[in-house]
Amino acid sequence: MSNNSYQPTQIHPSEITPEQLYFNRRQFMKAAGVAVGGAILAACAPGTSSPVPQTTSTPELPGVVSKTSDELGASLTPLEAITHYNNYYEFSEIKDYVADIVSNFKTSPWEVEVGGLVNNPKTYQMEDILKSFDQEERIYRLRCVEGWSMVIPWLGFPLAKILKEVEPKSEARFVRFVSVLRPAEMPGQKVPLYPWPYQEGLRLDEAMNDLTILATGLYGKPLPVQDGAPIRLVVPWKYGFKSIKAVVKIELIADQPATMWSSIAPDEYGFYSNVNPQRPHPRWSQATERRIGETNRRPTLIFNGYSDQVASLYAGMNLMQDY
Ligand SMILES: Nc1nc2c(c(=O)[nH]1)N[C@H]1C(S)=C(S)[C@@H](COP(=O)(O)O)O[C@H]1N2
Ligand SMILES: [Mo]
Repeated sequence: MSNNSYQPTQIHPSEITPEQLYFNRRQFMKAAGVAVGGAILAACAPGTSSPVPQTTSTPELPGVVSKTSDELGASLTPLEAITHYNNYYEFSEIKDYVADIVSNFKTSPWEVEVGGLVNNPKTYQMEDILKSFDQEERIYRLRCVEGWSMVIPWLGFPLAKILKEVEPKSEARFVRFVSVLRPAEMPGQKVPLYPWPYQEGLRLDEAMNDLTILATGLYGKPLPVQDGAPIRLVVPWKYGFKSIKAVVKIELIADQPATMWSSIAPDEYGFYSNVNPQRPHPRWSQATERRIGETNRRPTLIFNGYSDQVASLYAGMNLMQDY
């Protein structure tokens, strides 16, 4: 990297160590009553247990999932792993530690501002989102660029529904998403290495695709904080970092937006970031992945296995260049 303080060659141990070591280390830390995580974790509470904090404002939800596998026959990842192995840099870079330090984060009240190049800009209260848009179950694979994956039963609704309600103007070609900025509640945001708030973007046709959802729950319950409560994007054919958590702003714009990871390391993280086993990350092969809970690696599928629904969005593009 040029004049940026971020150093791509510094691989954090959590990126290369199987999560089992972390779960073991968690048990050890709990037993010893110690906190780890280094200087950035100023707000940590030593020795606390880690319940799954949830929003309180969600109406009745089914509470159970209707299926136990995805459409390819892969088993759902256990709730314990989904809620204790998280990438959420606003809290910590240590995946199994995020759950321990989210309890001060307030998910209510919550507003989502939807605006930009639209005819009907609207600021939604979270309660109104839950009342206006029926929550449906979607079992999606989540493929992290670091080489692991999970199968998650989300609750949510197509992003297209909210976009249609605000009526994008004809000039709108991209959608920009912004996460909440609240350093007092999110200790990782005190780390100046990253250009907070977290931001992501999609092309408008990607955003309108039926696979793209705003998720408000998982396993039939409101979203745990560590998974992006009260509302996060899920784009299952792209690497996990596109699925931005704790969304407060959705903006329709004319030009391709900057995103957090592509602005930090453009040769590592492209705008599209479609799951592509052919195109290696400069530091990691993308050809295989390890499903959390399994030992052996499995081949990674182009578009994470969702080609039928999304390959046509990229007809005529060179996916090695437009990564
Ligand atoms: N705001 C925000 N959103 C985020 C991240 C983050 O650090 N901050 N991490 C991303 C990455 S790299 C991944 S793999 C997924 C992880 O989602 P999960 O913890 O619910 O499995 O969230 C994505 N969304
Ligand atoms: Mo990720």
